[in-house]
Amino acid sequence: MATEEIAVASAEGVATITLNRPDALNAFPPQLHRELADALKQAERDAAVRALVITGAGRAFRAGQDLKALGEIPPLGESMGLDRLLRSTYNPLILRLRSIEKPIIAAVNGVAAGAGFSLALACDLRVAADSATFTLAFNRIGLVPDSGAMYFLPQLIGVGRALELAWTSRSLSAQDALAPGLVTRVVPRDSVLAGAQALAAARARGAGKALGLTKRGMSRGLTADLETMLDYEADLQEVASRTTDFREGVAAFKEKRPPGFTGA
Ligand code: T3D
Repeated sequence: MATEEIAVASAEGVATITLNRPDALNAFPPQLHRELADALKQAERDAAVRALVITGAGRAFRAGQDLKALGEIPPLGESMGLDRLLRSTYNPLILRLRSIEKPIIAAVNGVAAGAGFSLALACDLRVAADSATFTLAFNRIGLVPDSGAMYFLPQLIGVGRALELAWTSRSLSAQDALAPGLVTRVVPRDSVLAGAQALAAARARGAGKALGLTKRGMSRGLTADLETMLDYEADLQEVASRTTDFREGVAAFKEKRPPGFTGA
């Protein structure tokens, strides 16, 4: 479902979701989570969509929570219900991104701050514009990193570097994000969306079920022991080996031709 503030366009098996509040650097008020969740749900269900790209309109990827829409800060000791808000909006969004068994690529076109950084981290891969920056921002305003940042960031760059980024809220350049593997690729600003879409389109031509099961398995591997994972891999392999794409992949190999995967 496309709306003015969450725009969706599809081509070559890739759904591109654009966060479209450029005047606020694509900062979100809470209700926009529902619209983004709807767009993701639709892309997940649509068999023609085999990969997703998420990007921002204008000069930012996303500046996190819309601080101007945060409402009155209550007197000390009273709750403003941020826990409930996170559990009902941000958390389901992050879990959905991780459970969609299709590649999701963030085209980080500019600054990714606060929950905008977290959103990029929850995607599978990040293609960043050379002008893009990443800042955790939360500690700077007296909050803690949320939306999965405390889960994904230590995994990607280690606890020490993650803590340093959190405590300083300093801005990390795209180039500096490349070396530790926080971003997959850094490209000129003008080609960041096309670059992410090309990467997504290449994945969309892949053996879709196997790609999705691989995402599921890798996520599981983050919290499982080796024995459990070996067993889980065997289960996933059984599922993959029953697909049309597996038959096509082996036939293409034997016939020395490129495979024509359908995602089935
Ligand atoms: O609700 C909850 O449960 C809490 C959850 C919180 C999750 C979070 O995301 S907390 C972290 C929130 N985000 C931030 O703290 C980042 C705030 N923004 C910035 O630090 C800077 O704007 C940037 C580093 C992102 C970019 O700096 P710069 O110099 O390039 O741009 P700017 O001039 O600061 O911003 C341009 C406009 O965007 C400006 O509007 P104006 O004054 O021209 O009308 C600015 O106010 C607006 N903007 C930027 N970030 C936000 C924002 N408006 C609302 N909310 C924002 N987060």
